[in-house]
Formats: sequence, C-alpha cells, structure tokens
Amino acid sequence: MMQTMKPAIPLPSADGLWTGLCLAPGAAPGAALEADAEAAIVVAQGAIRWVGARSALPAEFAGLAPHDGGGALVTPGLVDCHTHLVYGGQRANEFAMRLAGATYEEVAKAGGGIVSSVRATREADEDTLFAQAAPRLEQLLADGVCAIEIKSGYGLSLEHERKQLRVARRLGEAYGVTVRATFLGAHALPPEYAGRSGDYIDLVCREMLPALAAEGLVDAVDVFCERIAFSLEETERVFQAARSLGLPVKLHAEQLSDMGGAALAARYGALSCDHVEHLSAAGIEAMRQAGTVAVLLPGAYYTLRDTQLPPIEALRAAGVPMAVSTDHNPGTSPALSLLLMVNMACTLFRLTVPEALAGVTVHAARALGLQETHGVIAPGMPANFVLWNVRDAAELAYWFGQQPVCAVVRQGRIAVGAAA
Ligand code: DI6
Ligand code: FE
Repeated sequence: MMQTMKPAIPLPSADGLWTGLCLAPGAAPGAALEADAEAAIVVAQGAIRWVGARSALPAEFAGLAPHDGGGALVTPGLVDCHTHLVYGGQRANEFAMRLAGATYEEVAKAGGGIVSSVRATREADEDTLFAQAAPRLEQLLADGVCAIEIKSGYGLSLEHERKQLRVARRLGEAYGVTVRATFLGAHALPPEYAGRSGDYIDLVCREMLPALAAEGLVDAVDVFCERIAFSLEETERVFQAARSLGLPVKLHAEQLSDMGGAALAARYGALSCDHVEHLSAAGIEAMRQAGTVAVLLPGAYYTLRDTQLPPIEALRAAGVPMAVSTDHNPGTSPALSLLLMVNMACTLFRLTVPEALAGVTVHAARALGLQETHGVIAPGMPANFVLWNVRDAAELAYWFGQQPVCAVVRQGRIAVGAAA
C-alpha cells in the first residue's frame, strides 16, 4: 500500500535540563516558585522528571545535557479536544451560500452540510484522506498542539467510519502526537437511511460501534443531538451501547437549541458537553455534579454568526470546567489555529486569559480523559510543553494571526525549534 506519511526522520530527544524558562501561570501547579523566577524542567527518557525554580534544582540534575530556553514563556503542550479533522473535500461553496443569507440548517436541508462531506469522504480512500488531513494536522501542531481529538462521522457506515478512524490512528503514529479517536457514527443520517433514523441507530449500536471498538479504533463515543440530527432518545441508545462496551461518552449538546442533551450526557458521566450555546440552568447543574467539562467552540459560533452566547457566567459561577477547542470541520469551523480560538474565547465569549489558557490545556485534557498525562507540566507525565516567544501569558490571547511558538517538546522529542 502506498504510504503517504512523512518519512520517519527521528526528532531530537528533549532529555536533559531545560533552563532560562518562565512558567506561565497554572502551567505547573505542583511547582512552588515566585512569579518571574527562572524555572527549570528536567526531562528524562521522554518524561518530566522535575520542574521548579532553577535556584532549587537538585544537584543530581545539574550536569545533564543543557537546553537554554532563552527566557521563553512555557506552557503545557496545548490540547485540541474537539476536531473533525479527517474528511474528504471542502465546503467553501456553503460559505458563499451563507454569505448570501442561507442558515446552516437551510444549507443542510438543501443537501449540503454534513452529508456533502459524507459523499466526498466515502469516495476517498484511506491514503487520500490521510494526505488531506496531514497538512491540517501540521498547522495545528505548529501552534503547539501536543494532543488532539479526532472524530469520525463523515463515513456513516462501518466501512467508511473505520477508514476515518484508521486515518486518525495513523496520523498519531506518523506525527508522534497523542490522538484520541472518537466514534461519531451518529453525526447525521446517511441518505440511504432517509426516514429510518431508528434503523440507522440500530446499525450504529449493534454493528458499527461494537466492531470498531473491537478493532481498538474507539477511545470515546459522541453523538450530534440536535433537531437536524438525532433525538434525545436516539442519543441515549448510543450512550447505552457505549456504556456496555465500557467506553466514555461526550455530546454535541445544545448548539442550535436546548434539547436537554447535557443533562442526559451528565447522567452517563460524560467527559464533556460541547458547544452548549443553549445550555439551561438544569444542564449546568447536572454537568457540575457529574464533573463534565463544557467545551466552548468559538470558531463555530463565529462562522455561523451565532448570536446566542454560551452561558459563561453561569458555568463560571457553578465551577464547571471550561475547555476551548477549534471544532475543526469543513462546515462550521474551518479553523486551524487553537491560539486563534484562545483569542476568540476571550473576545467573543469574555473568558479571562487564564480561563482561556486553562481551556486549551488542563481542562481540554480532562475533556478527553487525559488529565493524568496531559494539560499540565508535572513529574511523571510525558514531556509535552511549548516555549513561546512572548514575555507575558496574556500575549498568547492578545495577538492573532501570529505564531509565537519558539519550540515544542512533544512526546519527549523536540518537534519544533531547536533550542540549543
Ligand atoms: N457540530 C459541528 O460543529 C460539526 N458537527 C457537529 O455536529 C459540523 C459538521 C459539518 O458541518 O460538517
Ligand atoms: Fe463538532
């Protein structure tokens, strides 16, 4: 089979002593050091061994191979916790339709929308899908992303969903990046099941999900619960199938209307409820109790020129963790910069800078069930961190269209930049 992946050039190891660092607020919660104190990170065998004030560095690490950070600001590797990165084609034509006044729902009803990406995805073979997704992944990685979720949902049959999920796995291997593959078979009704959504949900629950899970292709299960997609009852059937296989769930919830999806998802211990523009007070309370993360997707809000803001103030007051993600997809969020989403989360949704940065690190990791390994810089975790060419963490939210990365350590390797 033709392999369209990049040649495997081994990246340099990040093992050694990193100095000349300034830790961003919240980057290393366990490390006690004063603001502006020089920080150091020890990486051994690809994992964080120690992090703290350089002045407190244990003598045993002093002689390790040096990496000079040159005063860079350091954050944990970013986590993009909601993407639909693997699909065939693109949908710029719909952008034009919407500019002419059509709504997302009208475009979908006119045969465009998700179903048009389904057509293009079914027509593409695995290598083609890989080759189309790879440059998009490279864009996200250049922004400091070290872990990413990739959903299926443009195949809508066992064969084509498998193809998407296999590409997601291959991308993770080829680029040395943590990939969580989420099965979103219940994303849209495939045309061959028109008028028979119950039968399609049967197929999802009885055939597609068990087969793909048995092949090790599924880390979590998602559903698009919406008027133009699947009902609350159908969503619950998929959740039951996931539960019987021991798989965690998440939900596209209350994006276009309040379906009560968040409360249902919380009852199933969902990792996250995503979009949540129309989330109710009852939904927030259910998420709080279940420890479910609210994933905010400003790229989709912006693209759809939505005016219904997610209930940020109420989520904040309830202490529901808020993550921020690109929702990269060809219809409603063709976004390829997680840092731009940080800017938009602040500007459009009025998150504070620390909230937005937590949203693409610690809370995003939790939205994927990766809180033990990603989202903060802590001893024992794989080495994933980013050196930024800025003095102040607020600059990460303030600039837009800029790429202030100076180095990325991903999975213990220097993936971007070569800090000496
Ligand atoms: N919500 C979204 O934002 C994407 N899917 C979903 O359920 C949109 C997918 C598309 O339009 O292709
Ligand atoms: Fe989405």
